[in-house]
Amino acid sequence: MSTLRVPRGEVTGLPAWDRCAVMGVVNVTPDSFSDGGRWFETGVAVKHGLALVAEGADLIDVGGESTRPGATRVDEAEELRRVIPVVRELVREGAVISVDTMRASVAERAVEAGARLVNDVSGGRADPRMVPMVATADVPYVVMHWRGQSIDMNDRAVYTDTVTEVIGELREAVDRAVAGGIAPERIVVDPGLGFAKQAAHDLALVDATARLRRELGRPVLVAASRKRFLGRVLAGDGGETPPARERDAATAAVSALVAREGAWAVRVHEVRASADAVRVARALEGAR
Ligand code: PMM
Repeated sequence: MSTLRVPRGEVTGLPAWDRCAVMGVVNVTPDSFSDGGRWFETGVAVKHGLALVAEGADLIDVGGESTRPGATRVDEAEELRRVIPVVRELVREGAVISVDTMRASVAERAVEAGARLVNDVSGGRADPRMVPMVATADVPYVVMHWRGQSIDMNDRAVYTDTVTEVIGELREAVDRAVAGGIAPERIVVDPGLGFAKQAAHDLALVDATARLRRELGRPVLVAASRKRFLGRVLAGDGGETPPARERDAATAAVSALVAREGAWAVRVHEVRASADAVRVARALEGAR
């Protein structure tokens, strides 16, 4: 019998994994905070995506726009140029693809190219055409907690009761998506770690994974990978913050913990350790 406090749930339109799923990240950008520039060329990005599948990724999230704090927006033509060939090629290779975009046009073209999930960090607020597009395409949709574009999002990291406020704002975003025609059983929620949040807010939200799942009633995606709050944790009091690429062990620790708390999936840059972590968590579920 499962020992999860809340069942992690399923998403209509995606495979039903019997454990927390692992979403590997392919950022086709010159400037993402965590892996900027490394996978910018189409062929290199595709190879990287396939390597992540080989390491145990269940799905691959392809994005062409950096959302790091302070980032300015990429234009639509450039985002399409970065994302669509990579999606098309990875689909051809049999990978389950998610497209990380705030633009309906990019999501639409990616779905035409075979993407199975639309991951919109703005939760439908950046582009008014996004919700109608996803509703029409009838594909699964990630609704992330978001308080505005990255350029000045840190100014909006103000909360009195972080978890309650994030749940309330996420509920509004889910309600808007459903009112716009997206089937509730296709919606995934995400607390948006690092988006208009300081380290303490992120930690409170990771700790509240089961509560998000329970109160919002939808599967939860946790994207802690390499984020600033992990740098803060690893630095300790007054220590030096390790660079993003030295935060993978901490990321895998989060993967194990949230898998145990009923997360539906974790979104990570380095797949192997998290793929192991979610399998260990799964084994513990059956151990009692
Ligand atoms: N974070 C980033 C990009 N996309 N998508 C979801 N659903 N949740 C997130 O927290 C999230 C995301 C941050 O950028 P990165 O790819 O450079 O880590």
